[in-house]
Amino acid sequence: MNRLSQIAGQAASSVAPLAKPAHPLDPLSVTEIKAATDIIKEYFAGKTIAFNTITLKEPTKRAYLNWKENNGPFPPRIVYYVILEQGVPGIKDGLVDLVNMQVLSVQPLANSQPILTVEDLVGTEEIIRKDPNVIKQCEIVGIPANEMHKVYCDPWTIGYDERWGASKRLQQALVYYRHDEDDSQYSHPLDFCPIVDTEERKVIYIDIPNRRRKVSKHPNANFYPKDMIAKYGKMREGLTPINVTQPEGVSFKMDGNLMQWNNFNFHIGFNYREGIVLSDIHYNDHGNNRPIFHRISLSEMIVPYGSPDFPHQRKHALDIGEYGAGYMTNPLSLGCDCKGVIHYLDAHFADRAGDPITVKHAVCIHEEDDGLLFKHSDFRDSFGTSIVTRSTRLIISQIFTAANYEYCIYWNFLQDGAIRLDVKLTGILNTYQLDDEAGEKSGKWGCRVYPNVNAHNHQHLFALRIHPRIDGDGNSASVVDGSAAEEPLGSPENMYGNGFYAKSKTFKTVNDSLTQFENGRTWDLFNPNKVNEYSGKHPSYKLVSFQCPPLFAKPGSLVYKRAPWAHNTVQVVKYEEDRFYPSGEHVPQWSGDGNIGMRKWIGDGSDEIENSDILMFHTFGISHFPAPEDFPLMPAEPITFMLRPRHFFLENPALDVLPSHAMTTSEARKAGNKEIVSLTDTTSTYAFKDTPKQGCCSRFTKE
Ligand code: ABN
Ligand code: CU
Repeated sequence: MNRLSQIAGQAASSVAPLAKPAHPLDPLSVTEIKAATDIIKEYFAGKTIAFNTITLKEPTKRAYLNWKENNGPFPPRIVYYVILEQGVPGIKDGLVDLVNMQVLSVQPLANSQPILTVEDLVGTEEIIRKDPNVIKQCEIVGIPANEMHKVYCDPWTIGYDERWGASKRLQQALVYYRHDEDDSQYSHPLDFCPIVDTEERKVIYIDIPNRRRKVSKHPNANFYPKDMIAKYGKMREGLTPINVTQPEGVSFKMDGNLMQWNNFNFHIGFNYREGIVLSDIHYNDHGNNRPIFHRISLSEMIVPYGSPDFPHQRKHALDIGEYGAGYMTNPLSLGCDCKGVIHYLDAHFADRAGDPITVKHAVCIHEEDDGLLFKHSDFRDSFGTSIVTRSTRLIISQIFTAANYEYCIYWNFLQDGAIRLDVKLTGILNTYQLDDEAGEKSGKWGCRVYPNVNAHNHQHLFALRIHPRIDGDGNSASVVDGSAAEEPLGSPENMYGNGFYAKSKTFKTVNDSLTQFENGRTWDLFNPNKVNEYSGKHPSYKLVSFQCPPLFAKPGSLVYKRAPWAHNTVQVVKYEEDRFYPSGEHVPQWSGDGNIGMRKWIGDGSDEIENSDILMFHTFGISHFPAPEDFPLMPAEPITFMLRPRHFFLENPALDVLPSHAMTTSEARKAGNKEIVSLTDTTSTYAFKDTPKQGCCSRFTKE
């Protein structure tokens, strides 16, 4: 990290040396975390420090490939740390060398605030419950002092509030009431908002609206089976089980964090911030192991809310940078989050004291049937001649909870060489109080989803970071639009007016790449140094993504400034070592001003990006206009995009997948009217015993 001050000649610590990990991209092990925090504690001996982040500083692409492809040295094992020192404003970050067991650098950042850890959040409720001014506010809204144990809060980072800037480490406590500890609090939001100093552990201010609202008298809106049984008398009946069985076990192989599955091979990493990181992705094309992506991950998110009323402008969660998709990840469980035959990876972090903590089953790895991969039947013999091949997909998944919402992340590897991300959004709407009794309406900024409950409009926008390596180094990017011919009807080139084509524009500079979604638009990442023998085009992976709403917050707004990556659907910048986080390294309480993150990387936009080492950042997601069906617990809403090989292969690369059924014309003639038997599945049966069996070759039976 060149921006860090190097501390020359730092003596090695007394902590014992460690064994080399299996792979340079492997997340830090429990032993490595402990060693790193011991080294840091020794270095800061005499000071009171708290650990915030201990994570692998991944080797640069060059160091990694030198090891992997050129027999070079194993890259140094470096830890990136963030600590807080009691009584010292801001944070310190730096690096620790786990080979020479020493602190390499320390950078004091007096005006930065670090990510909020789960440990930072869990104590906030106790702080507000004891605060006399919060107790007074609760009494004003109708909650007596002896019911403070029924007051709950979702502690959010303050985001940014100019009254305090980044001078203190602040949370805004979104407060709620539960009649009973088993209640869901979101149907009982309270109208005021305490501001809590995370380090001092005290309430420093309370934002109180002009219009006061009494706590709702309605029953809490709950969703557990006991609540449903109380309401409807029983749970829905009538579903028989559907099981996923793999009697011969899984078809993927894992060597530590290295995956091999159906021609794909890659490394599965995980960190506190991005959660799942997929690196060094190759496709083995009949013996030619071709690189596709050096690294892909979700590098940032923003969930901006659309109510302009103070203090709701502060509700814009940059969940990855402010809380971490890793830190908030759920331990997954068999048959619940993941169904079938599962392999799990655990995740390891350091707690405030520097001790390793583990989230068991943080990453779920499994396969699923994925419907049809391809099919064709010939009408000439009543569809007797036919080939049907089913698709299996490999899924690498995690689920993280961002206080009220769940984000379920599924990276799918498909047998046609495509990679698809499915995100499912579930959990609970963030809510604010609506004074029905006084005739208050939700208006256009939100929706009344339950008595006394207003769910504000909001967006869920993600920053996908792609470091391509399509068929090797030297990549370019372009935007491709399905386009009507420019040549007019009746012109020699377009006499009948029906001409259309894929209009492609290669990005020469960063400025060229700042593009927005339009209907029919896709983007290509390609290798300009290679050519597909058939099409004459460059091998590419096409980004097919159609859930790309624009960021609605206006230029100059806090949201707009703090998410400089969300201004465009796509932006391509040069790869540099520390270009990971497009809203900056330390996101909480960043004002959005200054030359940070994507704003810095774009600069004046003149960087040339053709045929070079590039990073594509892609903004995708949804705008969420709540409705009662989303409450009290939201049915999962899907978001998806694909990275598809185009001009990468000479034919459909999945033709060698064993079909479920294949019969050529001569075979169909010989087989006559015999029933089709699947080559790959013996578990499917007719639903009803009296279904007459059909032959394979006479589809049109005469009655
Ligand atoms: N969505 C804001 C948030 C995320 C995690 C924890 C608290 C708050
Ligand atoms: Cu939503």
